Amino acid sequence: MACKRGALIVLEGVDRAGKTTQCTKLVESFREAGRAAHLMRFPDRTTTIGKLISSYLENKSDLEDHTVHLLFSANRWELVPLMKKKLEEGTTLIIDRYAFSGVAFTSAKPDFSIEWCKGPDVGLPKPDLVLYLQLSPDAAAQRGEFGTERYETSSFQQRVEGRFEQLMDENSVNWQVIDASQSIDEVHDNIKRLSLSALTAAEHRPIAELWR
Ligand code: Z5A
Repeated sequence: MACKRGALIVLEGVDRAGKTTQCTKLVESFREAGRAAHLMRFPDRTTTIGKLISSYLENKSDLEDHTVHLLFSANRWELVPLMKKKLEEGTTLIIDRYAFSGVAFTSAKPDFSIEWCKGPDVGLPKPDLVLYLQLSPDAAAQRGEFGTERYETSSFQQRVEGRFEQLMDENSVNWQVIDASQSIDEVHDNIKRLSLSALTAAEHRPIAELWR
């Protein structure tokens, strides 16, 4: 590798854990520190596939469960060339949800195994760090009501949380659990420290493949 690559950092967590808030702050603080950083989120609702997903999430259309799982995965794969280009140019990617949400949400539905759900995402660029923002349902409730999108119910979110816990048992991925009940600034300080250290570790390593 001619120049140092950027790091791939993913934020995951349940509804209202603060992922979007923290992704935005992290990109700002990387840039303030003179490091190139770019924010991405999945689903990316701007693409043709993303628009189908968005309509499904907003309950404006229905899609068969396997089909929508594959669309979420396709929405990541369509952005892989851009992701690799940015990483190789030295830009750190901060990503709001990734394949782990894909697996946790679909496998929380009846009759879906974690193994089946992982399949379409095997080989995606592997994150150098996955920050899991942990928040209890009570603390999440203090941040406002659920929204009106599909999946935004307490029973479904509890099943999703259980699936995330199963995924975090695997040590092939660099998971770090963050106490998301702290103040926005405290959470940010923890995340920033772990992210800068992940960048230093990643700079001279090739981009690996997820779950392979
Ligand atoms: N999905 C899927 O099924 N398959 C897939 O492959 C993928 C996703 C990638 C996308 O939702 C849905 O698609 C999602 C998973 C599914 N369904 N659900 N649920 P989205 O990405 O468009 O939206 P979201 O991820 O659900 O957003 P969120 O979880 O509701 O929010 P958040 O990003 O974690 O939190 P936030 O917006 O930063 O903050 C929420 C509020 O809390 C806000 O008022 C903040 O000001 C406040 N906040 C944040 N941090 C704090 C702290 N520390 N203290 C106090 N208040 C705070």
